[in-house]
Amino acid sequence: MSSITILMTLQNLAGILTLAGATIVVAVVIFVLLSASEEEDKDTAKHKVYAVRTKYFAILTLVLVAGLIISLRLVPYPRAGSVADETVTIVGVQWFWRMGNGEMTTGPVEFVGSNEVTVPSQKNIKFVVTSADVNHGFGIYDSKGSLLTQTQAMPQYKNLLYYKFDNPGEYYVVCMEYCGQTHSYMVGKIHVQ
Ligand SMILES: [Cu+2]
Repeated sequence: MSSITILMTLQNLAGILTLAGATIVVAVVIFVLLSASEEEDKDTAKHKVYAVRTKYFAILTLVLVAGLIISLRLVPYPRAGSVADETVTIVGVQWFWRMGNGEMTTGPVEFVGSNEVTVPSQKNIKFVVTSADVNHGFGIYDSKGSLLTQTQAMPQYKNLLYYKFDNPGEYYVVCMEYCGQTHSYMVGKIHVQ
């Protein structure tokens, strides 16, 4: 896989589009201001900018609504409430993950788990997510660094997260909520077979 493909994750694409959009706005405003002849007073120039702004707003609205309709189909949340093929327990601890197949039968503090867990692909996985101490963020990333799904890991709460891995491979669990000194080392692994 080329490095270009790896770099073009969805997040990078969103960032580039935002930057491009902002650059277009700045360029259009500069162009309109420069194209206004010197005799024109500031009011005329201002009206020209406003006219362009209205058109830009209409186009932007269309693009955003189209993007929303297209991307909403990719949101994993409609799977919530569906029947789970497998259950995985996730406990966030400062500063690692305790993960294990099956439903937790102990409290989160007593729960014995591993920093790695194995699940099947093409199955509806129910993650039961909680914490043994403070708030953590349970985020699943693919090997290209794209965020696939996430939920909060909160003490005294069990948050349910349903996800179906389309392809086998290595996936990474990263803490998405700053939780102390070595938060950034709080990385786990999901092997999808
Ligand atoms: Cu954390």
